[in-house]
Amino acid sequence: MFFMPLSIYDIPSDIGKTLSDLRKAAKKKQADIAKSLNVAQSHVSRIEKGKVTPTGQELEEYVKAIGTEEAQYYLKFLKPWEILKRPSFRNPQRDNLWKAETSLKELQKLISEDAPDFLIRQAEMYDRRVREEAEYLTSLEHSIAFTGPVGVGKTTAICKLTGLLIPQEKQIIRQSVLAVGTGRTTVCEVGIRGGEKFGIRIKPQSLDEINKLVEDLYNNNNHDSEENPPEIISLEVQRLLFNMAGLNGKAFADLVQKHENLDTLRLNFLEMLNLQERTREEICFEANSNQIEIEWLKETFKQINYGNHKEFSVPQRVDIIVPSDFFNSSSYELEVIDTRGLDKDGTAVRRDLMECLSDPRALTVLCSRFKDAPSSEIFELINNLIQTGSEKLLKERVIILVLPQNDEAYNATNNAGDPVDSKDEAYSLKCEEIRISLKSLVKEIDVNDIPILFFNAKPDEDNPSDVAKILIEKLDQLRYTCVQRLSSSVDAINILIKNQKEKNAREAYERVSKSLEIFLNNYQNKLLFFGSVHQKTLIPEMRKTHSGTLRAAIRRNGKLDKFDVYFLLGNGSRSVAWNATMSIFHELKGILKNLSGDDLIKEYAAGLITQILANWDEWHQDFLDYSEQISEQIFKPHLIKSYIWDDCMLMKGSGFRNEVISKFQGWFNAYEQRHLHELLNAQIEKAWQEKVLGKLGNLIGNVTTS
Ligand SMILES: Nc1nc2c(ncn2[C@@H]2O[C@H](COP(=O)(O)OP(=O)(O)O)[C@@H](O)[C@H]2O)c(=O)[nH]1
Ligand SMILES: [Mg+2]
Repeated sequence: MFFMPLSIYDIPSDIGKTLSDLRKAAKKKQADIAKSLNVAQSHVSRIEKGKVTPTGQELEEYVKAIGTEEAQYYLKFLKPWEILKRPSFRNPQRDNLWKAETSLKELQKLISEDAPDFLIRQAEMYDRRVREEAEYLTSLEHSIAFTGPVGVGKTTAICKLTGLLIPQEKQIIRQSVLAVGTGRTTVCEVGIRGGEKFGIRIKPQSLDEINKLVEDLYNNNNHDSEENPPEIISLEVQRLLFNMAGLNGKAFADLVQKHENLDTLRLNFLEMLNLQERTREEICFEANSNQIEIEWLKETFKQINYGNHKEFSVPQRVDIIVPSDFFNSSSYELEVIDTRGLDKDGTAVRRDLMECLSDPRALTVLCSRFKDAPSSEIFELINNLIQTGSEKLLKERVIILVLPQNDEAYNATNNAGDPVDSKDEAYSLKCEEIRISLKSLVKEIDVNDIPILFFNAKPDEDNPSDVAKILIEKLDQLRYTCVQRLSSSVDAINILIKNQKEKNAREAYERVSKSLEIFLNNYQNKLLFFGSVHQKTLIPEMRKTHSGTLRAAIRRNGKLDKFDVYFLLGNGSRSVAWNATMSIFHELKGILKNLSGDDLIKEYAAGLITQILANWDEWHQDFLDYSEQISEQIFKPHLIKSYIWDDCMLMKGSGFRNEVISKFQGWFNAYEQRHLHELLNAQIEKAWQEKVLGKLGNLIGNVTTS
């Protein structure tokens, strides 16, 4: 009997495209390949189009016919990967990943060979780290989120940067495809990504949320100005709902007059919205329409954003797909996010923004107007990151973008009060000014590591591709820091394998573990000191935020996007956890730094030290994340059903804010809530012992956790 051998190649779905790219790079024609393979040219074409999968033998001949080293390398690359997921061939880190795969295989051998305990423990730590770093690098997805006060020119800058422009228009405001204007123009967050065809996709708001919005609308319009100030609701949502219902402000006011209570109004208004017809979530450009693509996109987006498209409901998120150079020219799968602007009426400590900032795959571009850069909202955001132990991300993933308009920069004066000579001088003076104000805030990082860019959207001012280039470079850098971590893990593995039989390796390991043991003995089972979580962020933000916003938040039992009581509570808890552990966190870093000066350790355990450092950072961040989430989980069920919301709503007039604050203080300090504070402290304490100290203990074979 004769069996066909199984293919030794693991063939990916994009093989045709890669082969075609490799062939073109080698300046060969499909006909050349067909001749070498002794097949019809149409067969080659079908392979490249992905309609036929080549056999292993065909693949080898194909590569031989292309005849380049790169093609040979591709063949090697297609051998099955055993441990890691094979990256795409166009992944810039494919070589690093291949090295990681190779050393993981070696490490597996060591682990299975019944090696001594101290080797296995290190091996397992390295194994986990390499897998995590490799996973990060294998994906090419990244996002770039633009954040900043309403009306600073974020959307305009994004349109310029991504090429979302109407070509024949001259005025900035008409050029932009996304709605721009005197601020407050997009109903919700908008994501823009590359694709083959122009299209728009939305995620609609739930019916429950739409009900709440109608209620907001009612409360915004039905107030007696003396006693109850209007609740601040977003103008763009108001506009969208009015348009959807086919009303204007006056007609709505009349409608409010007509109904004696909120419920009848709500039902009547919901009927007018005609939601049963508005169920569409996706729309693509149709080639037969008589519009050009980009104008279609502008018009359709406008209709959806203004509630004038009959088939679409209220969006909570809009995604736009465009075939643009910006998205197609880099090797990443990019998404640009236009976040909802920071409102003077609300808090900067917003869940959506903090999620972007803490996403390891995302860059955040903090935007300000030229004259007040960095604006107070941005400053608050940065300050909050520092207070909650997230300072390091400022260095890795944040960019400051200053948006001068018209002649603003030219009209600036220098330090002697004289007019500047050039725009560049104005930019560099402003840059210095921003750096100085940041220096007063940051402690652990060098402010020069935060890039500061300038961009005036007026034609012939600043070139958007310069900004785009720096953003992509920042992503390259972000990935590069991961490559460095990966390489250092791979090095550590190689050193471990090379020295596994050396006596000195054990000696070096023992020196490290001795120091860690002393450190752990100091802190294991020692209680931390925590402050009150509500005092940290929630109460201070209540003092600062607009009282109309506070009122809207209270009426929604604390769940308002721009003032989310539970998120602020979590943020405070994170801050408390950071304050309680910050010095211990730094202490271990100091110890590790000292150890790395020891000659024996330098030679036999340098990799171990960097690995522990990297883990220490990661465990600590996980612990802070946990502290943030757990306080929401503990307090929310009790707070949400408490009497406090109704009590607060009874308060009228100018003392509203102070009354609310004292009610909240009272609730958190009440005897009935004591067990919640205790539970929270116990949970954070336990997480610190287990998720941080315990893991360090496991590494040195000390498994005594509380
Ligand atoms: N003259 C001028 N106007 C600008 C510039 N950038 C934005 N604008 C205007 O500023 C207003 C707010 O811009 P927009 O992009 O909507 O701000 P966003 O709320 O931050 O997204 C719009 O009227 C824009 O036309 C600029 O560079 N020069
Ligand atoms: Mg905008």
